[in-house]
Amino acid sequence: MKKNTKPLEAVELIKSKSNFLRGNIANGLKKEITGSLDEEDTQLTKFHGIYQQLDRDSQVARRKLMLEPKYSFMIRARVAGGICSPNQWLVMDDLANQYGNNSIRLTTRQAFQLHGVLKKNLKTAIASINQSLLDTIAACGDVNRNVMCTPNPDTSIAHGAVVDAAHKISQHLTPNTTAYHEIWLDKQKHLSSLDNEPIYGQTYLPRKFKIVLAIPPSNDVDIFAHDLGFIAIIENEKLLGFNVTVGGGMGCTHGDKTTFPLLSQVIGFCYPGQVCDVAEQVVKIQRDFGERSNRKRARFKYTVDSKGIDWFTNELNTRLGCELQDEKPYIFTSRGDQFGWSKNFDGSLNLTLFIENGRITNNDTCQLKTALKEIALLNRGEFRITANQNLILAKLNVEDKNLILEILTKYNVLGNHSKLKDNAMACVAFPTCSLAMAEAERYLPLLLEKIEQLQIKHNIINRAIVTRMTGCPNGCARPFVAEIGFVGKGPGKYNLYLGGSFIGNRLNHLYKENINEQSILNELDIIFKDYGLNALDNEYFGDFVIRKQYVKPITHGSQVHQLQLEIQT
Ligand code: SRM
Ligand code: SF4
Repeated sequence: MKKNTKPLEAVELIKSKSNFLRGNIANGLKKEITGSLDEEDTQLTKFHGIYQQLDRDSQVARRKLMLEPKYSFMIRARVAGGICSPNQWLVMDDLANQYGNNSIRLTTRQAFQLHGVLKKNLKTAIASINQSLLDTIAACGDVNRNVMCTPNPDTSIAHGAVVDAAHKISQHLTPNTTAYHEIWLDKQKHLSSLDNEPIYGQTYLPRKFKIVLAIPPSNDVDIFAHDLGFIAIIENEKLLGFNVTVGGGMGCTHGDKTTFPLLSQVIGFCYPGQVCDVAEQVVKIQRDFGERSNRKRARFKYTVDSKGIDWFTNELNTRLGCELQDEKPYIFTSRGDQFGWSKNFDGSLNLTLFIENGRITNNDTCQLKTALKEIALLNRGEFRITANQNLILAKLNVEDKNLILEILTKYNVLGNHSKLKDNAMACVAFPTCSLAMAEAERYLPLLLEKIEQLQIKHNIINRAIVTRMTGCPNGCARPFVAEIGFVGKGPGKYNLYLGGSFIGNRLNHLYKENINEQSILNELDIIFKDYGLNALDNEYFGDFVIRKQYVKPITHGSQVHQLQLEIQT
């Protein structure tokens, strides 16, 4: 292998001298003089599922008062496939009240986030999460993150086998270090035990890594937006295996043309018994060939893109010691969640609830958090977080239906919402995300109400349009595979991207740059008018804007940020 002579990124050095992710975290937690941790340790805590943050709403005022920023921590708990028990839900609910900001955030990767946890409460909170048999290790950091999987148990009898594969992969790729147990759970390091990371090595991966499993015809997990994916191939209700996808990802930087979103590509088919080996070998290829001198180009998608898909497939086959089979036919028809009641093959019921941007909280009109706690206390079925930030109360007994409905009605949870809202997502952004350039979660609902008015005006209110907003181009709500994507540029300003497909297999691209709300509404008014008058039967909005050449289809992710007129076709 050719030796890399470029200087390593600072984070690489922090990892290499961290003694398998220990750093100085344990001591930093004891320092009462500050609410923060040492800078280097804040890189390492990510591997433990913890992000140091500050309240950006109060940042300027506190600076004027010469106070240190209002530091707190975000804790992310992994939930492979998004499935947790009522008891685990209760633990998260309780921690949010005791140590967090009274809300739980369901993430776009089917995990939990708690915001606002003070340093002094971190250990207790992490210990409680572990006692409930969830954990936070590898929820963030340069390792494999929460493994996603289509959560709907009614998709297929074989659904359980796919979830099982998700759990196995998650377990298989969990870091080996005992640092987590020592720091957060006060476990003594056994003197004879030597740390080693047989899969990751001492410096882990060059960057975060994301795996996802989809069960067609639903592409609810956005399979093409992730590093590694497995598309379940099910015949006669039996799981035959998976088509393997590699090289997708969303994150990029405004103005940096070397960064861009990419869709993953199918490279072949593997049997259920091979998934852990395939995942391990793919991760090891990224460990060995991923960029470690420039974090902006360190994601696996760039490794695949620059080395080429044929090179990658050959390397994988060599490491597997066998060739992947030819890909099998599959078809995706949807991406959103099916709200309301559905029935499973064993007769049990599911109720899919709309959760605005994944935020579980109480407000004056709706006591969602209280309602879900009351339901969890009944200890029935499972709670399943969807990749669209919604929640499924799954595997309920038929006789519990009325009781659940009573609780949801009592707390005013069952409201009407438009198809636009059903298919929308926003990332967290302000006030906690340090990278946010514009609002997302707090603003998208307001903007959507105005967009709905345009839909009513042009008689397209019943058309579902996948709309996503993020506060910056990192793409946490996967905006580059939306039919309408809003990406924050500055306070109140967004780039408008158009032309993704309804099922998530086409990237959108830049239509207007750095525009405010009024311009957004003006632009959509014009296009919606045309769509209302000239759309073909069942033509999706993303397809329409391409057919009518508002945007042209692109051939590579590097064109996503080029304005329409610059694209050479
Ligand atoms: Fe993300 C960083 C929130 C899913 C791409 N993401 C962050 C941080 C931790 C900001 C930071 O580094 O300081 C955000 C914390 C905000 C907060 O206050 O909570 C953050 N990301 C989220 C969540 C909570 C968004 C949400 O609204 O649900 C999602 C948590 C997922 C989870 O449970 O693990 C979340 N992030 C994603 C996704 C979507 C996905 O994984 O399906 C993406 C795009 C897919 C991808 O990775 O390509 C994503 N997040 C990023 C990036 C860009 C990475 C890159 O390739 O350049 C960053 C910035 C970074 O890593 O440097 C980032
Ligand atoms: Fe923060 Fe940007 Fe991710 Fe939104 S997309 S949560 S603003 S990093």
